[in-house]
Order: sequence, then structure tokens, then C-alpha cells
Amino acid sequence: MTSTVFITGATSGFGEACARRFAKAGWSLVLTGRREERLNALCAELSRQTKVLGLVLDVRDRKAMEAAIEGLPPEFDKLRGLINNAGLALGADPAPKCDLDDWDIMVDTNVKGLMYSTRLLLSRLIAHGKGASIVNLGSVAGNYSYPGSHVYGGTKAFVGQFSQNLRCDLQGTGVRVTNIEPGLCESEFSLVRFGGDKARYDATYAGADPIQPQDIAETIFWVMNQPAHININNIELMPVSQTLAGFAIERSKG
Ligand code: NDP
Ligand code: 8X3
Repeated sequence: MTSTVFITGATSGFGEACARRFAKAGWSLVLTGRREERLNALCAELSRQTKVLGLVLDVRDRKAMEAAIEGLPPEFDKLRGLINNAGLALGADPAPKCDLDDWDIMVDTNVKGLMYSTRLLLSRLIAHGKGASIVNLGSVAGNYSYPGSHVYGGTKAFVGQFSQNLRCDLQGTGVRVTNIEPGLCESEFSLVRFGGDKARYDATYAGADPIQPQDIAETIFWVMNQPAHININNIELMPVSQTLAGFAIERSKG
């Protein structure tokens, strides 16, 4: 039987790369995102390779998520995989300068949106049983602190702990849970974070040979295709050019 994967945030970056990778391997796809034109274009392209359903969805909209998932057509409702990828950072200013609306959006998307898709799709993954997988997109920002990470890093720490906790509750179902924790990756992530500032986006990646979305897609594909008795708990990956920042010390001038 063909395997089906549900990917949140497939209109760019990791989600789009995952859609291409899984399509190449013949998986059926349920792809979501808010940008309808992009979603339609991707679905049209990949439908030449495999079965694809596009759902224009904002993961923060619980009612819309409930309706869309309840209404999944029969050929897409038997899921083997869920990739909880939709997410974003907004701003990198120090906390006292931040806009509280940006903090709300990060929590609503990275925490609550991920909660909704997980809870609403769990019964379908459990019905598949052995070999089913949930892959969550955490981040190194959930493990280490850096200036300007505050709420973004906090949401990714939630993803890490939620992933571990889910595993406990899914014991005996065969459903696996993995937290992927990347460092610097080149995608629209930084364009979104810096409010469309292209110069800042370019500076973020300049000379850093960052991880590419295709690298993350290969990692996720590998995780989900491990033998059914193996759970990859988490994978933290960084470009070779990036290391941990180290401790910061404020020194008196006197
Ligand atoms: P992109 O900005 O390229 O992609 C983000 C995707 O999420 C888009 O498809 C976007 O679609 C979707 N999305 C955002 N908000 C919503 C929403 N409210 N409802 C539905 N979809 C939404 O970034 P990446 O591919 O790099 O990021 C993917 C994930 O990986 C995120 O969770 C991010 O935090 C995480 N990550 C990224 C890293 C990086 O350096 N790039 C490193 C570590 C983790 P649309 O706008 O059409 O809705
Ligand atoms: C994105 C990675 O290092 O920009 O999650 O926080 S980082």
C-alpha cells in the first residue's frame, strides 16, 4: 500500500523540500500552507509524480484545521507520516524591544499549531501503527541560548519536550516521534524573521555554507524510513561553520 505523509508548511524551505523528496520515493502527499498560489503550483508539479492533496490552511486556526482534517478524502486519510514543519521566528531584537504581537504569533504557530496538527492526526497515525512517524521541527534554539532568541527558542524547547512526552504516551502504538533540531539553514526563514530585509537575509548566510532544505529533507526521509522497531529520538545538526557561542560576560569599566 502507498504510504501517505502530511506536511505542514510545504510552500517553501524544508516543507517544500520534504514534499519533493517523498514524492520522488512515491509517497502520497497532503501539503499545507497559507500561500495558495505557491501551494497550487507545487501540487500541480508533484501530481505528475504522485497523488497530492493541497490544503490552504493556517495552522493557528484550530477550527479550520479540525474541518480540513475531518474532511480528508479516503485516499489521503490513512497516514504513515506527519511532518510538523510550519513555523517561524519574528525579529531578533532584545526582549525589551520586542513586539508582543510577534511573540503571540510565534507561540500560536510553533506551539499551538503543532499541537493541533498532532492531536488531530494522532488517531490516523495510531491506526497505521508500526512504522508510522511524527517528525517535529525543533531547533538548536530550543537547546542553547543566544541573544534575540527568547520566545522563538522557548517555542522550540517546547517542541523538544513535547516530542519526548509524546513518545511516552504512544508507547505500544508503534508510532515513532522524532525531533529534528537544525542550526543555520538557508531558507525564507530569515527573510520572514527580518521582516523581508533582503540585505540582512543575505548577510545571515554569507560565507557560511549553511545547511540547505534538501539536506533536512534527506535527514527526515532517512528518519522515517528506519526499520519499524527503531525510534530516532532527536537529531541536532549544524553547518560545520557554526559552533556554540559560548558564555557572555559583562565586565565593569572601572
Ligand atoms: P520557511 O520560512 O522557508 O518555511 C516555513 C513554512 O511554514 C512555510 O511553508 C510557511 O508557509 C509555513 N508557515 C508559517 N506559518 C504558518 C501558519 N501560520 N500556518 C501554516 N503554515 C505556516 O522556513 P524553514 O523551512 O527554514 O522552516 C521550517 C521549520 O524549521 C520552522 O518550524 C522553523 O522554525 C524550523 N527551523 C528552521 C531553521 C532555519 O535556519 N531555517 C533552523 C531550525 C529550525 P506559508 O507562509 O505559505 O503559510
Ligand atoms: C533556526 C536556527 O540558529 O536561527 O531555528 O535559531 S537559529
